[in-house]
Amino acid sequence: SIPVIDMSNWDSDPKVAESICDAAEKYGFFQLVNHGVPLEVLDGVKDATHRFFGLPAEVKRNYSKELSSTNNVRFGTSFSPDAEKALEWKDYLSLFYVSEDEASALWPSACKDECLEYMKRSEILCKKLMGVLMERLNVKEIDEKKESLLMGSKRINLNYYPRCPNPNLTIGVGRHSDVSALTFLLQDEIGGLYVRVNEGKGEEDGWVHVPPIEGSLVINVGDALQILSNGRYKSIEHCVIASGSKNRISIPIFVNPKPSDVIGPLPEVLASGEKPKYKN
Ligand code: AKG
Repeated sequence: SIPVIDMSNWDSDPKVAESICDAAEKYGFFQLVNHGVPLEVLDGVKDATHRFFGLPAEVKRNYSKELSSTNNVRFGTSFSPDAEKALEWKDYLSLFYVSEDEASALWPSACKDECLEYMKRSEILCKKLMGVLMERLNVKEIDEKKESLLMGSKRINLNYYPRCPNPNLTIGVGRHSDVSALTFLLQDEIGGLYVRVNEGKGEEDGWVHVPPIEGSLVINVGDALQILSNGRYKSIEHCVIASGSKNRISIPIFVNPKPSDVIGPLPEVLASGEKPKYKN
């Protein structure tokens, strides 16, 4: 399975940060416990997710691409007439974070406060993780430019996978890697997320389940950080299998470069003479 890392001793034991960087290099995926985001905040955003998807279909539909007044709030289901991925068994609400004022004005009231609180309270953790991941790459300081490349824009998704009558014929989410720099995923107790391990390394190449752990966060490296790190940190494929017995929710926060940023391997990584694996 993927590593589970306990952050309780973050302040006193440098091995905690080391194991985070090791996991990002080897697996691109890890689970964190005692990460400092309060459990009430995690429970709050999970409740809010159930509240939003429990709204009548006509209310949710007002947030769809067709009816919404903004591009920064998007609701969709597998049954949308123009669903991009009609084979996927998933409803979602995608909330782009532009500013707190905009979020307050546009995000659905059923989940707005809890989503904003969760984004705010996970900020310290995000900075801690980026800080140590950069340190290993010889990046000593995250200045304004790097902050933009690593975490210049954010999006929170609420995913709802209804109980599926025929899970064997159904994909929850097809295999993909994330385009983000880092993804923070909160999942409920149902399970169904699978991660590809040892890609291209022969026998041991396979899919492993990410078992739900109460209060944990699943962290994964996305394509942007793979590129910025010149391939040191791995953006790994994952997928979700639909459940035949239960409704499942998951809540990823995608931490991304600013849309206007052009990314390539960081100069600090190439300083040793390493060849760029990506265009710079
Ligand atoms: C995504 O939203 O990109 C996911 O991969 C969702 C993962 C999950 O639901 O556990």
